[in-house]
Amino acid sequence: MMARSLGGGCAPLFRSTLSLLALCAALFMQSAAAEDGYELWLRYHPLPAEQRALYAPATSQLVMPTPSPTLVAAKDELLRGLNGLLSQRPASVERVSASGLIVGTPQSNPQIARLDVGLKGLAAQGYVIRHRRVDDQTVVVIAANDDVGVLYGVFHFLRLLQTQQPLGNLNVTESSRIQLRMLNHWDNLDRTVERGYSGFSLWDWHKLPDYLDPRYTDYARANASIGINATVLTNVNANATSLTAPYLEKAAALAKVFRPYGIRVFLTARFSAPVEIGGLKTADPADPGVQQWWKDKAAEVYKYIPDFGGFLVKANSEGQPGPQDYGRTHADGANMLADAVKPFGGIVIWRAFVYSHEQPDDRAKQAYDEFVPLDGKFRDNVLVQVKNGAIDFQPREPFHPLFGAMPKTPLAMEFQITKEYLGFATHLVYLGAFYEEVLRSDTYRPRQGSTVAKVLDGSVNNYAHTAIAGVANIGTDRNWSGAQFEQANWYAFGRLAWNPMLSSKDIAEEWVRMTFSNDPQFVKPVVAMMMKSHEAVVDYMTPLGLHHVMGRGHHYGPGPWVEGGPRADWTSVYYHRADAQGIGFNRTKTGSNAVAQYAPPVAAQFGDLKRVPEQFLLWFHHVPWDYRTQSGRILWDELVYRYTRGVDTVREMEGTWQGLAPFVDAERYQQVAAFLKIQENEAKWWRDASIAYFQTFSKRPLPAGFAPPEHSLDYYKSLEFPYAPGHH
Ligand code: BDP
Repeated sequence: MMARSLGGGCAPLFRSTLSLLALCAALFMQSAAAEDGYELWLRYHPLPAEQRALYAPATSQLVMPTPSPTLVAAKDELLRGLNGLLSQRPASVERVSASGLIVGTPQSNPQIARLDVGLKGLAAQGYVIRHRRVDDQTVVVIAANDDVGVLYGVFHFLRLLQTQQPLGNLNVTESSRIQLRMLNHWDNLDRTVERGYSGFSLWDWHKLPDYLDPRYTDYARANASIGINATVLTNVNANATSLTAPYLEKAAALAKVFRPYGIRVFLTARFSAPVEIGGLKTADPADPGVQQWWKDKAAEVYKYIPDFGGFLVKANSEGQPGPQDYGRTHADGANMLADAVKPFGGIVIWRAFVYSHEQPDDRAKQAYDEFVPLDGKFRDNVLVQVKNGAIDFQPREPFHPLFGAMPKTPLAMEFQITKEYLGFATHLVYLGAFYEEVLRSDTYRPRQGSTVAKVLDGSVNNYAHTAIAGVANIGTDRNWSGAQFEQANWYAFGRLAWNPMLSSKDIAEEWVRMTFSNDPQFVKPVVAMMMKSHEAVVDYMTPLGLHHVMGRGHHYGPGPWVEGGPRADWTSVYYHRADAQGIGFNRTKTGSNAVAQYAPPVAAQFGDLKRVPEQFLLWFHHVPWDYRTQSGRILWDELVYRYTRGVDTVREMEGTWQGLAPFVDAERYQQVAAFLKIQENEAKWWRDASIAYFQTFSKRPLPAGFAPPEHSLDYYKSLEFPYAPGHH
């Protein structure tokens, strides 16, 4: 991604001394060899010679006029990629006289206007890559109806080279059914990042708008390369200051950098902003003065950012202000904002992650209970954004029962890429596998086959708007995401947002090839390691459907003993309900009946102790300690078995990685190895602490052959982490 400039910088200093020059050269070589992960998957290092020879003819000439900033960006990327991968710069020509590339839209490139490459009916930002005969030459055409599509096509073409795919007879047609593929940054104006484990916020608000960090461009390139086309710059726990003129000017500067890359900027709106920065006495959405304030504010925002996407709102949740403070509904609040941005083509994304001060009998039920009655009451430019599960980004959750239950309201998905509940950045957990599991879940609404993915892409209910959002894991760390393998989660999120039907395993393979190596001896074991990593974390943290048993507040490490405090549903004991008889949350008819929020066939399955998938056993059922699980082991033994299996899997992962040193540069190799060690230690900590705690209820011995916890329960309970990252 970046030119290494150390060598050049040395020369003037030591011009005269030969030995120092030699030292300089040595430093340069070292820096060229060391990799810190900054380049992400856009690591255009030279391909092996035989591969270069295969690709060289196809890229010898280039017909690509660049009448727009997006096309300039696309051409820059193409040249950068070819230069790096093939050490070749194609000759820019008006007509090909040898084989080469023809790139653009029918408007930008007259040759494409003359070719029939199948652009009719292609959705916005879609593209094709095809072989054609032009001027007696075989060329590769990368074409789209719009400039962003061309940029995406270029990234796709480069990916083919990066992953060493055969180029014979290319016939790619790609478009996304998900209109908004967006990152949600939980970034505060002081640059701390809520639930961020990769340094500080990339947005250097203090120096904006005058100084534009080059990283903003690299951020945009990385996102465009996977089809992400929207970014919410600010935290959902919003600060009204971000809507004041100086901050709008700063946001506009970022929007300007992102625009050529097809990325639209959104901001979070604090519901009480009219009071806090507008001097009004109320933020009641029924108040005409408040409505006018938001209309004026929207007009102001669009003056700064003409293609502003709209507002993302967290309201009446975890103490955030909202319409319910004034006796109004979520729809009243959302519609007021929707009316304000409507004249400018903006949208409002209203989050369904709500839970009020009055505690329901089961927090899992609240979003459904509050939102289903509002179906059909939202303006046509409102989307409701729903977390993947009903509790909160747990290592594993069943899909949220709202998916499929609001046929008249476009629902957006909210995944969490940052690993708040999954061991932070140092645990290697490939989330692609989990996203895929959720997207493929069948809601049975209105009928079998209505998967979450099909609800989201609008095909089930014909939604006018479609969106998938991910809470970003990006910060100022050189490697962007806090760990090399965290980049895979950003990557997989983007690829699945583009096409929710993709296989997470294929995505992992693509990413490994681009990020590390195409060598099958490396790719195969690493992909296998990634694919089992999610199951591993579930095993050592929350096996069999346990959830929300992390340390209080920061969510770091085990805390199944957490109890007391302001709200029952902020404790662990509320969720696991362990007692002398058994463990688990009874969400069936005899309990909270949350299960009834699912379509009848799903409810029947989840609600039946015999049929519930074992991965959700304790999510839906309170189960006796001696209940016989599918393995034949009783529940207690099965829990111990799974906790232990989780730790063992991490050890296997370490073993796999140890054998791979020859394929990776030392710097990245060592960081991954060190983090796996941390993960192993913490997995063991999770296992031991959980077993020590739950044993006080089960009062059963560990099954034969399983090691007892290393320390006493009191020891685990005594651990405190007041400065754990991400918690503010
Ligand atoms: C929880 C986080 C909290 C977020 C909240 C949300 O702990 O920091 O503000 O979700 O999504 O997972 O609003």
